[in-house]
Amino acid sequence: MNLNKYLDVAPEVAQAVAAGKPVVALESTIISHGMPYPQNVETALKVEEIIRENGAIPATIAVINGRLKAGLTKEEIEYLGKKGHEVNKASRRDLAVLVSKGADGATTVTTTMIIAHMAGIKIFATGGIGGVHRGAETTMDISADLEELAHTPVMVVCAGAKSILDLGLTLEYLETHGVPVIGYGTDELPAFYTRKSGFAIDYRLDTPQELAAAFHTSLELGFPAGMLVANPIPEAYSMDAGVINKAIADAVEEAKNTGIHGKETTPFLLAKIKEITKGTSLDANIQLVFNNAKVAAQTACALSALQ
Ligand code: PSU
Ligand code: MN
Repeated sequence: MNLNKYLDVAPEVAQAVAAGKPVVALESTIISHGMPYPQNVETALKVEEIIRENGAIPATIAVINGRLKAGLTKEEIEYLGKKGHEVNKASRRDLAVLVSKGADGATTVTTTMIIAHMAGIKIFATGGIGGVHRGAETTMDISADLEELAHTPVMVVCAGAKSILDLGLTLEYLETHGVPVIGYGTDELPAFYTRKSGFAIDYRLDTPQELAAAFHTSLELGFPAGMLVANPIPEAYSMDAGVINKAIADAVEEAKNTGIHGKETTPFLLAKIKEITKGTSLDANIQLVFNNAKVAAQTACALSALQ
């Protein structure tokens, strides 16, 4: 396989990877589909800054003109943010077609993991992952993100999962596929906008050094899977559970009634929740991404010290 034929790694990222220095991957679906312009671009640039402040090199990932990109310029981030929903949301099944056509793609957790792994990047920070949707027993809507976590050795730092998903089934699926779910300073799966969900998780680790040691061991054991770190939203920004759960329930109901399905489901629900909560969910979303970027960068530094 000739990766260079398809992959462009930014020089700064390539140098850092070659030298074993800390690098953190970032996704682009959150830019094009997860947040509105201009907050999406502001957030993406600020996240890169936070990663640098914490000692690592950021590598935002996307597909641009059919090229797999690990490390974007400011202009490329601005381009993806402005084009928004016009950019294809690219999961694993989309990648080959988009590349062969020379198209653009906003990478989900799945494709960001794939491209990060090709580029030699081990840690990735995002907001929320896809999972088993509520009602999946009839729709079979299970995000490809879970499958990728089972097969690609990249650590993903997220803020848990939104209750647009069935959190219990999502944890069961990850268990079946051998993906460790780790609470960062918590024994409970955080529910993205709130610190608690009522679901206990496998392990609690309290420092970036412990996270790095666990993932380093997984890599040395030759396990094919990634690792999911669930980092609760900082107390100061967490939302009222009653308010957010009602907004989610209403959004899920509307998606059902209007026949939204497939890859549109997650972006539709995110936009609807933002509308119902008059933007407070967006503020929370931005803050939790910042917090995840910090933990991911610190963990990347600790991992690089082990290697
Ligand atoms: N969940 C969020 N915010 C997001 C996403 C999920 O809270 O932006 C995005 C991520 O890119 C994730 C994708 O990988 O949606 C999952 O989409 P789907 O459910 O269609 O697999
Ligand atoms: Mn889906």
